[in-house]
Amino acid sequence: STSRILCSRLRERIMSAEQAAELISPGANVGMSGFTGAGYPKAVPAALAERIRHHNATGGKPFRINVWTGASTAPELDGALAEVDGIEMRLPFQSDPICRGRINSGTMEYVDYHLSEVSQYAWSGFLGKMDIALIEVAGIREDGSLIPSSSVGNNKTWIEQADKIILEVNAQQNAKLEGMHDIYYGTALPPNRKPIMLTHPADRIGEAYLHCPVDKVIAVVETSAADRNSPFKAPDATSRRIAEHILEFFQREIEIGRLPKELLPIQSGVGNIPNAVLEGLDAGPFKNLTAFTEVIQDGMLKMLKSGTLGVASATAFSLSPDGIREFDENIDLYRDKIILRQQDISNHPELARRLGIIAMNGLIEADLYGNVNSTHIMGSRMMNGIGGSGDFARNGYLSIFVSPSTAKDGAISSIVPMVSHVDHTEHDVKIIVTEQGLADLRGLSPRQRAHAIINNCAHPDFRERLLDYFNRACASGRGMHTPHLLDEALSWHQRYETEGRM
Ligand code: 0RQ
Repeated sequence: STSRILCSRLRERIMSAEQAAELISPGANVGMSGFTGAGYPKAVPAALAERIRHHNATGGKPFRINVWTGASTAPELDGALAEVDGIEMRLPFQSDPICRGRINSGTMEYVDYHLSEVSQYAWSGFLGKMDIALIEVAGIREDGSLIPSSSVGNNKTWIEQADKIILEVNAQQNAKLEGMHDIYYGTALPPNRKPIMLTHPADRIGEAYLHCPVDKVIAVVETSAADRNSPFKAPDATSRRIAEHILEFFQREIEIGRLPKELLPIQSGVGNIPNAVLEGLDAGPFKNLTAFTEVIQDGMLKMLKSGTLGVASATAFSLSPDGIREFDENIDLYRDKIILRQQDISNHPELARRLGIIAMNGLIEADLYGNVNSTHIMGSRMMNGIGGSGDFARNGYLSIFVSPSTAKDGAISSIVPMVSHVDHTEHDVKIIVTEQGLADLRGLSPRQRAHAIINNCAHPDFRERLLDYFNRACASGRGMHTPHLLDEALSWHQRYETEGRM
């Protein structure tokens, strides 16, 4: 509603989504808001998709744009544009089925970056010039500054870098989001960087609003639609077992004195298993934990409400419809406990290292030596992307990777002789957990790790064959640091591709 647009100069630029979509040219680099289904533009991408569909139906040079975001968005953005083959290049993360199909069929280029690094790449000119920023906000203030929406992502950078800006003002975003954000304007490129003075997840180091040069704004579009996120499945036996192993591990580390009883700031990926771990933490004896993470999912709201979690710092929400309802109804309770930052701060290596975060992320497969693949199916098909997992895994105090021990009804082992793609190297991975158990890899050599991973994490159906591979590799007379049989190392994947079973 117009009441959310208090700047008179920007009120003059109100137009329809269709009119705004006309302002985006073929080949444009477009920086869009959006992070894990939160705070993405809801109207202009769909109008643009319609324009592209129409254009392409009438022939001529295909109309495609390059889409840069914070992370994943939703069907109205990635889905709609991919459907009409309107995306030439996508970065830095997606999880949309139509997008994924295009990436894997080779009809969409995709660059998968660590999420903390994207803005500095843009600043450094590595990605080319940004033409237009298309940003959802919760409101525009009299001076033209912006009340951010349910995610911050790369919006600060896109607004600064783009020649032109289109704003979507979404009246369905809770007006009380105002004041929850902390936008830091102290970043610089080397050699002029200064330390980031944040020493606790609750610290505020910036401002509540996004600066916006009014002259660059070429359109303002009013919308009223909720963020779209799928509900979580209730934790199943597998994810509950994984959560139990992690909780036992935390208890033991506290007893030994390697973790304080409030733990250290937790980072948790999205998905059913991380959500189950959060539920497990909430049911346990913990109080006043902190989170320094990317996304706030349903499990974190519950923990904030119960007091298990005292404060959560993130760059976005990723809530189910029930979660959004809970947040809206009790926003006064959550407002003081949640801080939303831009993703180059929420995921900053300096901060992850200083705070000593406990990183918990999913894996697709891990190998005997602890290398982790989080992105690729059978070495070549993109699933989602690395997201923030690498920002946190390498720089955190503990990096925990979780997965069921098998996939596709037991046809695939998540523990393989050699990963078919590496996202997190053996040097970054400290702990692997499946429903079978937990392998603590700290202080172990590669061959010692192989025993821990096979014995604790592999599914019994695959355990003996893994051990057989390892023993034969050790006996092969080749290198004994990470013994491999090169002609067999990827044979499990090959077998799955040809026979449908590893
Ligand atoms: O596919 O549902 O079609 O069967 O992968 O697997 O077990 O449900 O686990 O939802 O937690 O996803 C690594 C993909 C795990 C995720 C990954 C198939 C499996 C299923 C999903 P189906 P699960 P999850 C913060 C951190 C990278 C980004 C990240 C991810 C589907 O955690 O994207 O960490 N991580 N971000 O069947 C073939 C295997 C498989 C397999 C699983 N070995 N082979 N298929 N699957 N293992 C968030 C952000 O950064 C935004």
